[in-house]
Amino acid sequence: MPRLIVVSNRVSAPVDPAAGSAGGLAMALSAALKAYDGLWFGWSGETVETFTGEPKFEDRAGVQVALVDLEAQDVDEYYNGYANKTLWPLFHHRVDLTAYERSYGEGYERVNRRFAEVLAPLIQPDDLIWVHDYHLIPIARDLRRLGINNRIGFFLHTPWPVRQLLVTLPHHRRLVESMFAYDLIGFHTEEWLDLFRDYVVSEARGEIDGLGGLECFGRKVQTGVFPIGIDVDAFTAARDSREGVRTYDRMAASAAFRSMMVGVDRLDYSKGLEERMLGYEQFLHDNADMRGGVFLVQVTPISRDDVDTYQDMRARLDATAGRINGEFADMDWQPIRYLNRSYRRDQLAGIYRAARVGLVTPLRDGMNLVAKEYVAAQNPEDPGVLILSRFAGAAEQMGEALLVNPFSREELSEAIHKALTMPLEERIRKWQALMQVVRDTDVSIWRDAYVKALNALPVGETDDAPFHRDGRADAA
Ligand code: GDG
Repeated sequence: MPRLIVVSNRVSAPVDPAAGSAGGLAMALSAALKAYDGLWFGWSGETVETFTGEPKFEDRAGVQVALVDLEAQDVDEYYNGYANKTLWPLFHHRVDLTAYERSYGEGYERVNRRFAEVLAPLIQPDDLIWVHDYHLIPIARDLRRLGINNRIGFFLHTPWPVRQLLVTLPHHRRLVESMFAYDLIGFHTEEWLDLFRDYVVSEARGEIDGLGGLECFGRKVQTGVFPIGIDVDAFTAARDSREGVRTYDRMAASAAFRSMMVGVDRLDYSKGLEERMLGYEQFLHDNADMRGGVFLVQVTPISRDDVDTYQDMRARLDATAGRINGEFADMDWQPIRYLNRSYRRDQLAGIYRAARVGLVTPLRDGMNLVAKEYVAAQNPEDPGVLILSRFAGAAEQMGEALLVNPFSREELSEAIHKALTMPLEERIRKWQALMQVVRDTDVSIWRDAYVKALNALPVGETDDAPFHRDGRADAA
């Protein structure tokens, strides 16, 4: 069995897995790294005056990790800049929020090169290398330039943008060309893969082989769809734990004679939080008789607070929640409990279970794991209803949810009404179908399918290969 090297911007292998605070992805990758005797490589989250290129090795509960410190300028340009202010908004179709600063692009290239230079000497000939997410797209090209011939795979956790928006990025072609240094590129959905193919064929004049292969820039790459999910057993165990049950009891008591709805999202403009609150406001306007009988618990931990756009959005959301509460609240009822803090996973599971409706309404989302967590937390005999944005990757599999267009307040209002009045048999039927999807896309199935697909590809340069391993293009 080859060794597995996972490469991601941040290394989330938990120091104490028994604490149960790590997410399913962190646990699934950690388990694979233990099984494959692997290594998790990424940024330490620390800054230093001068980049040393010396990785720090740690053992995190049996998982070997290698961490690199970055300079403050690297963090500004690569992480806060190109990753969070350029690629993240662009990939979520927010060109209005996208920063097209040249220095960010330069910092991104520099940090990817730096990571590659530190990682290359740690790679052994048979290692499988699995790179995660938009922060590190060009790293495979940089590794190839350093002579690394191993199989390298990439998985994108976000959506891929439409070609017409991607071309607003200076050097979009260079970015996509660098992806052809991978052996396997994975997406959550057919839709994201189709959009990637569309760029390759229509903009870069590449070709599709019909078997998931793409040929362009003198290189061939295999592509595939690997829908991520949650660790179902760990999540249901958290739900049934002491703290999970205690939280459920607490929430159920506070929801006596009322129906609770829940939203759980990092504070991010892609999650459609403001639109969700406005849709709920519309519902309160449209259904005066149901006011007082429903409330929304919105759990929204602060994220990326170093970026201005996030601070602006936070202020707008505070104002919107305050306005709706001010307009509709009564002496014994408040329509929104807006919680800018995080909860433990077992507590979240208890909160989900107590909610009659799960509101998952991002404007654009790679997959969205909250949709799957909400379903997994439900009581099979009296399950709640999932309202899901058609623009979340999860909608491609979870068609039994109430699918909505989150940009339309009226549609959201109608869906909330439908969810709150749905008969038990229909709720059970929908939940059973959705729970099957949640099981079928368990995070371990996702991980094993990806690693198996990567491992099955031929390795190294062959004489007749119509491409160069160093990422040079023939005809670009
Ligand atoms: C990216 C893609 C894709 C949230 N609040 C708390 C908390 N959370 C957890 C949730 C869930 C996770 O964070 C969020 O996952 P999502 O999938 O919704 O979204 P992103 O963070 O944007 O992740 C996304 C994902 O990558 C995986 O590929 O699905 O599309 O954008 O697990 O439960 N966890 C705890 N306390 C909180 O308050 N413990």
